[in-house]
Amino acid sequence: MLYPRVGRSRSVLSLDGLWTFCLDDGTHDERLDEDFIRANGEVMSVPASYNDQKDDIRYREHYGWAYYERSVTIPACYAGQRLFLRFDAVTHAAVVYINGKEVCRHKGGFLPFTVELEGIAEAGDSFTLSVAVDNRVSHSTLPVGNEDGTAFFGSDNAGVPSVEAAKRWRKKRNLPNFDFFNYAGLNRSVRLCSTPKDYIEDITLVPSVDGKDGLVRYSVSTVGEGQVGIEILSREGEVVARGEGSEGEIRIADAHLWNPWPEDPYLYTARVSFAEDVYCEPFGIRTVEVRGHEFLINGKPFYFKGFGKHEDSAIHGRGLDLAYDVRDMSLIRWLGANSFRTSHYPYAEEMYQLADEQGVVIIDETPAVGIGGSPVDPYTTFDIRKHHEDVIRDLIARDKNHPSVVMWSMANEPDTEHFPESARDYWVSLYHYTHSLDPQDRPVTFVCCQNNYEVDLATREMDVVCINRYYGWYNLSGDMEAAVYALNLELDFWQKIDKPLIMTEYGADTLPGHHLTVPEMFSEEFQVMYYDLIDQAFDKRPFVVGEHPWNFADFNTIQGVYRADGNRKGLLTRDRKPKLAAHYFRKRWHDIPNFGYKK
Ligand code: GCB
Repeated sequence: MLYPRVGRSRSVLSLDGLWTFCLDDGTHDERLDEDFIRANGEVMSVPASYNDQKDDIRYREHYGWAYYERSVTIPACYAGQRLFLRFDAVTHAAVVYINGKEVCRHKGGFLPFTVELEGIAEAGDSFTLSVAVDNRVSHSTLPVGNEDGTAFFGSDNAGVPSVEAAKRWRKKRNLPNFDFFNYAGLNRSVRLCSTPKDYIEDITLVPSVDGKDGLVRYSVSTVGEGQVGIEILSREGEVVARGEGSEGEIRIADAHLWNPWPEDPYLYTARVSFAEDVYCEPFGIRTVEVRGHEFLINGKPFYFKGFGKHEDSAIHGRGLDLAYDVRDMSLIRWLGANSFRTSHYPYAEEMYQLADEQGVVIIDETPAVGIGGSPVDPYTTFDIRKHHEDVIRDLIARDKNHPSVVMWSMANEPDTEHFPESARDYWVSLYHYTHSLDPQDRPVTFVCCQNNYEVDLATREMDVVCINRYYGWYNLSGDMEAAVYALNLELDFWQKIDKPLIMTEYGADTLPGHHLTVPEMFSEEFQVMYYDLIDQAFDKRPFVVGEHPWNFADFNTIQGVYRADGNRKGLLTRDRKPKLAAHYFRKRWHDIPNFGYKK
């Protein structure tokens, strides 16, 4: 899906700003009740999550539907154009209404969808745009939520004798099977877009390298009558190659490759024209390949230095915050990092654009976090397979041309231990499905939970073994000698599998400003010692091709006994101030080259 860009033939009108908003009282669900919204409506900022914009617990704890509304006028000068609305992310499900009439439904909170206005509204019209938004997570959503009765209720310390008794007094609530706050709402931008009636629908670019030249295989899908032309522009805007027709291959002589910073992340632009329509898509020429236990970018063995992140900031919640994104990119460079994982959902498109421009490598993850956590086999009982396929398809459709994206992560920490055969069948078939959809055929993986790795049959089938491990924190807590021993035992196991391995999470909650001479858990000194000892184990193993400490910054979570003001495993605080560990990694990573670190 093309990003909405203004151009000679296209316009984009932002519908961000102040909307009318109200929470459902549990009686309407997705049904729009204008009287109810009129009586209860108040102001809410878009894009942003609604949870932290008001000083009222109802917004934090809401369970179910909420409504956004605003009026829209389509400028008369858009006459004769194709018009559509684009929602970049509505979390987690949306029903869109125009003048009270349903025009679209969408499931999934982290990927864009559009509403064509043909036959609904035209240039010069004014209408009321309403969006009903559902924040519920369950066994049929991604991310996954626990269902009533499968977690917490009836547990030993609930203080009530049975699940039935608990259900009688406890109101329904979200029970996320994931460790980040379930922020919801119009989290990303809403826009009114126009294109000519005959238009470019999609562009797919597949780069490769032939000696000193770059090759770009392309295909353009269009609607209406016209001829496709394509020009490749250099960074300076000069035409360096051309093609004609809706698909083909273009040679770029003496090409500049896209490389992670501090090398040059060189971007070309494909200027595609079709009838009156013109669209400019930036792209890079680079290759990605797994060979033996190496991860190659442009044929050279790459070492991932970075972290899992979150889209998370004060007040905005999970809402788009471009200033934070720019700052985070600056901090990534300050730290000497070269990569991050979009844990645990696809991020806003603007973040990938920044990564392309600044040469930061992305492991692109779907929102499939929390598949498991119940006593039954999730693969045969959760209603997620079809939705998971849809999400992978839409993720690849959105992000396929980004040079920064070098691998797809189908999920974070699914259960692979309790139902190992079932897990293997699910993940191996989804792995083939993902490969079949990606025109660039990037490596595919999922990220494995701390488990009995000898029993797990799925993780070893992936192109890259990605493991989250908390030796010394959740297990062997504080005992770093035992932790390093156990980690090395596990690394011995993976060494025999002989695939590249990335430690996609490891970390320790740390309270900034808590200093000790003898490092114990939660102190800044412990966090540094923990990373230092574990990193030494990675340095001895050529097949370990990356280290992603958890997390880039502290982030908000559901309240609970394990979380004091959220998850505190950040190298940075939530407002991006460095802990000691940030200085530790800054020193370590500036000394580790992108390529050839493991000889
Ligand atoms: C994990 C999860 C991550 C959590 C982290 C933690 O394994 O993947 O979402 O935040 O552990 O800190 O517990």
